Amino acid sequence: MKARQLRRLLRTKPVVLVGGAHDALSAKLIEEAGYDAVWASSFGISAATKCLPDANVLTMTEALESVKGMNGAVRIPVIADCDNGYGNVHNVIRMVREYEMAGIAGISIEDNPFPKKCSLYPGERPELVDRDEMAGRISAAKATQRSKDFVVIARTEALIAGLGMEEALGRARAYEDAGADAILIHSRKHTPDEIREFAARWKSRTPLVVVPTKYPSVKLPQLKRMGIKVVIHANQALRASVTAMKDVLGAMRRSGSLATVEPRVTPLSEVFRLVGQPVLESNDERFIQKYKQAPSAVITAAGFERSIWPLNSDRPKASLEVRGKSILEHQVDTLRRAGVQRIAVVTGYKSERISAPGIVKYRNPDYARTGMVHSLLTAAQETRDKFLHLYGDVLIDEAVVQKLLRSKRDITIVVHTARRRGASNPKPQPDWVRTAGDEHGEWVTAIGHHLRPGEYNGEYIGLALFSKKGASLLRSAYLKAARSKKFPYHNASCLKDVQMTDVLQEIVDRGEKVHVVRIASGWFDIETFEDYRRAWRELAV
Ligand code: SPV
Ligand code: MG
Repeated sequence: MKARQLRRLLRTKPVVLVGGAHDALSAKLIEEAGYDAVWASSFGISAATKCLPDANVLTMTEALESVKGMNGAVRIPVIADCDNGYGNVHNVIRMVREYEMAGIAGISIEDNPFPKKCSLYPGERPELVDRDEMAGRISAAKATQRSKDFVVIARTEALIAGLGMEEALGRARAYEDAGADAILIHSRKHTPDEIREFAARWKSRTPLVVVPTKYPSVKLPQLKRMGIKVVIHANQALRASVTAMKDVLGAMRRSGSLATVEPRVTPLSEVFRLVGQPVLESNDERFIQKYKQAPSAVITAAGFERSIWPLNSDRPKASLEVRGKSILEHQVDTLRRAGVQRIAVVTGYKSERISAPGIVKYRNPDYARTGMVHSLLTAAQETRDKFLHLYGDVLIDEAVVQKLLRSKRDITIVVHTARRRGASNPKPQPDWVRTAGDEHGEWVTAIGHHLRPGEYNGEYIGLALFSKKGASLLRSAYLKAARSKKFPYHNASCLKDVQMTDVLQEIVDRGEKVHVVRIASGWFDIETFEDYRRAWRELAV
C-alpha cells in the first residue's frame, strides 16, 4: 500500500521531497513538517540508535527494526537506506523479502562493497564493486519483490569514488537495465555542478534522486530545473537534535536548574501528543474499560451501629471476628474467589482497626454526619467506572457475586425472595423491594423500609453492580439530596439518614431502570448480636 503511495508520488509530483529520519519520532516529525516520504538513513540509525559509525556495523536486522519503528509511526511511505544490501545477492534477496514484508515502500542499494564506510567520511575514497556485481544485486532485488509497486533505487557512488562522469553514467545505465526504478546519483562536491552535468546527460525517463548534504545552498527549483525527481534531506534532523541536546544539557549542567531551559524545550504535552497518548486514553476506554470483566469492589464499613453495641465498642463491625477471620476478611476472600481483585474499603469509625490483605482504604471523615452512600462516593476513584458495592456487614456466597457479575445492566441489585423472619430476630429496617418484570428481566418499582407486607416481594441484600453510566446516575441522584438539602428525601429526613434505598428510589423515579438479580439463599447480614451468633454457627470454614 505504501509502495503504491510512493509510486503515485513519483508519478504525480514534480519533485518528491524526502526527510531523513534516525528513529520513529524523527520520522513522525518529518511527516508533520509536510515531507512526502521518509528516508530511513543508515547514517542516522547507526548514530542515533547505537552511537556507531555508518559502516555496516549494524546488522540488517537491527536496521530493519528501526525502519519498522519509523514506518509504524507515519502514514507516508518510508524509503529504507539499505547501504550495499548487506553483502552479496543472497543477502539482497533476504533483505528485500524482509523489508517488503514489513510494509516498507522502497529501498536504496549502493554500489559500495561490504563492509562500506559512509561516503561523507573525510578522505573516504571507496573501491566500488564492479558494475556487473551491482547490476546483479539490483536484478536480484527486482526478482524478489512480490508487489510490482515496491521501489528499488540503485545508488552509484562513482562520482564520490572519483571514477568520473562517464563511469557514473555508464553504471547508472547498467543499473537501469537491471531493473532499477530510480537512480540515486551521489556527490560530495560543494556545488551541484556534477549533478547538473549528470542530469543533463541522463536521457532516460528513470527518475533521478539526490542527497544535497554537501551542496546545501542548492535550491529546490534549481534541482527541479535540472530534472531531479527526488530530493533527500538526509541528516539535518539528526544534526539539529544533537545541537539542541548539547545546548540544553550544557545549560542545565551549568545552572543546576531546569527552569533555565524550560522555555526552550518542547512541552511535555506536545511529546504526549506526538506519541499518541490521547489515543491511548481513548483506547483504554474503548477496549479495556468497556470490556473489563471484573469491576472493582467497594465495601462500605464506615458507620457506627448502635444495634450491635457493645461488640463494636473498640472496633468497627467489619473487624468483628467470625471463626478466625474478620467479617471484612471473609468478604475479601469471597470477592477474590469470584474474580474481583481490586477491593476498596471505606472506613470511618475506628478506621485504624480495619485491615485485610491487599485492600485499598478510603476514609469518610464525615461518617458521623453522613450515610452509606456518602461513604461509598468517598471512594471517588473506584466509583467513577464499573464497580460493585457491598455493605460492610453482609456475608455472601461466591456464587451470588458471580451471578451478579454476569449482569450487563447499568444498575443491578441482588434481591432475596422475602421470607418471614423469625420473631426472635426482627430486623429493624429491612430494605424491602417491589419489582416488576417481563421475559427480558426484572426491575425495581419501589424500594425502602416503608413498604408494608403485600407491597414488597423481596429484600435488597446490600450487594449491587454499577456500570460507568450506573455510577454516574448514582452520583447525581445522591448529589440532589446532598446539595439541595431539601428533606425529606424519600425515607430520609436528614443527610445522615440517606440510605442506598433512598437513592435507588430516586433513580427509579427519574425513569431509569434498577435491575434485579434474584436469589433464594446464599447470604446473611450481621445487624444484631443474634445475627453475629448465627454467623459463628453457620459460616463454613
Ligand atoms: C544516509 O543518510 O545514510 C546516506 C546519505 O546514505 S549519505 O550520508 O550522504 O551517504
Ligand atoms: Mg546511508
